Amino acid sequence: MNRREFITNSVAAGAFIAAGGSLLASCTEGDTSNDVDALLALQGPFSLPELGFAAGALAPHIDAETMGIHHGKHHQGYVTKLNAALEEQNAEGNTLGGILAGLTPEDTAVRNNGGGHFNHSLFWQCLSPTAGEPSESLAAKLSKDFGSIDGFKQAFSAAASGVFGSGWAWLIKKEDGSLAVTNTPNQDNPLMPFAEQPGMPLLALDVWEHAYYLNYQNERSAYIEHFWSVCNWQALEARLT
Ligand code: MN3
Repeated sequence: MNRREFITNSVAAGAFIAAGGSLLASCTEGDTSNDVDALLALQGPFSLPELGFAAGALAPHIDAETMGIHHGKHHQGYVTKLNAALEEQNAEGNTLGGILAGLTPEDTAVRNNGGGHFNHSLFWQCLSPTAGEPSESLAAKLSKDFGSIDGFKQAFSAAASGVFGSGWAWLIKKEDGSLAVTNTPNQDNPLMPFAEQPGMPLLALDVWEHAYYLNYQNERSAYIEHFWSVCNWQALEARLT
């Protein structure tokens, strides 16, 4: 049995109630296991996940050098520092979902690096060199809360543009089941108990300068526009079923 099958078969179903977050429990109740559930069920010590495509595969939208540094240096740094912080707290066997759900704002090492590890792991899965267009059924689901696909893209892009300094844009499923876009500062995410707009992350966009500066310099809006050319709609749809 490989790791994914193990998670699918035995861990994901119960992991979130065990993790302690009522939001996590209610958001995943009745859901089949998806890639976000699988990330949250991972147990430490953590390791850098594969990108799933070559570093240059997203060019010209995201260049190879940016992807190589972002994945191999930045994300690896979050993983290394997260493992060190958890070891210090004797918490290195906890699940990623449990770690995020149990965070206090003052635990900055785990907040920054645990957030950094989850956020980037999801972000890579939100990118695809063969992005295509959203299916009709995905478009219908997004249109329910945003009016249309364009309405969704505009709202998400605005959330990304609206981050002051470093942070992330998110599509989330709220506790009432509706979809919303939001953003978070630094490496925070909507799973953290102190998030202004809590919810289950469905799509993530990194708007730290390290995500785009080599290619776009100060033009964050151009990077955000190009994100739509590499947005992994299929993976998003799988999270919504
Ligand atoms: Mn980053």
